[in-house]
Amino acid sequence: MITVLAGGVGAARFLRGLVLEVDPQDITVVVNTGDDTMMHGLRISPDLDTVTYTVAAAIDPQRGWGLANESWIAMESLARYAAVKPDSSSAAGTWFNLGDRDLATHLYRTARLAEGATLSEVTTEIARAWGITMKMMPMSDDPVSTMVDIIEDGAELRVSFQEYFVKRHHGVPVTGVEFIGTKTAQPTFLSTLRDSEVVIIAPSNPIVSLGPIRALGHVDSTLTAMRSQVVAISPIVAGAALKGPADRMLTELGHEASVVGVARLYAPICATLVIDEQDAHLQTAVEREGLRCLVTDTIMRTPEITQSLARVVLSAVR
Ligand code: FO1
Repeated sequence: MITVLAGGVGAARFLRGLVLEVDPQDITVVVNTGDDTMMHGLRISPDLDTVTYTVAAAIDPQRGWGLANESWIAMESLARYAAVKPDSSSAAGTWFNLGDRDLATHLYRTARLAEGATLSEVTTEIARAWGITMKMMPMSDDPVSTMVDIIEDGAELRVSFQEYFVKRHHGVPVTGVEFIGTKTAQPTFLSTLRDSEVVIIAPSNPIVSLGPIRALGHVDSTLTAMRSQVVAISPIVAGAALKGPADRMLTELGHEASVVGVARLYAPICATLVIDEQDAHLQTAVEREGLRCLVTDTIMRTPEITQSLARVVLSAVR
């Protein structure tokens, strides 16, 4: 059995290659829920949505989030109410875009949670509805919120992850992150982890995607105990993130935005780091951090390249 620790886009794309290499029923994907938010009274789980829609081949490939062939009538219709709402109200907000078809997912999730179902149960149901045969789990059934300290107009401000990422287009400097709730939230996947032959850390943001998963109780110690079976794929290639703010965030928070910086963060829990060919000259520097380093094409441009990446990752342990 293979467990993949996942954020959003990078992890989702990698999973599409992994299912070409191994039986999806042998894969469990554990997804970050620190990005989760409430909008219009609806529970949104962006990374779970991105993984679900990507694995189901229904994602909008340009945006990397939401559904392909989407329409936006509900969002446009909110404009009528935006004109009359009190200034103090956050109702009718349109900075976080929910497509008409995508809304069905959030309506279903919210209704099932209100009936008392756990997020794990609802996630399994949503995955089934999309024909997904791998096991998908949120990292926890308990609430965890990633909060981001930013500098805006010269002042320090704490905002939710989506207020940083979407509302401010992750275009402001970050001075800190905190994962609220991880001290008490129970991880859903410790026994799954212990039973895994291979654990793959997907090419996701090491700070805000893997950070919340690692901050849950006993996760890091479990990974450390099975370190030789843990393989990570660097989300940083040639000093830059392929998508999102991982490179800037690493630098702003005092890490190195390179495969060596990623190696330092993962060295305690992971024996192998897979890096891109563009970083081949840093192989020895990664190995100096105490990890085995495999070099391959990690830029998932085609199904063949993604499948080949999955094969290299699995070869590290199998
Ligand atoms: N990302 C955006 O950049 N803009 C959006 O308006 C947006 C809406 C959205 C709605 C549902 C959903 O599941 C995801 C959505 N995302 C949007 C993606 C998302 O919030 C981020 O990519 C992740 O949180 C980072 O992993």
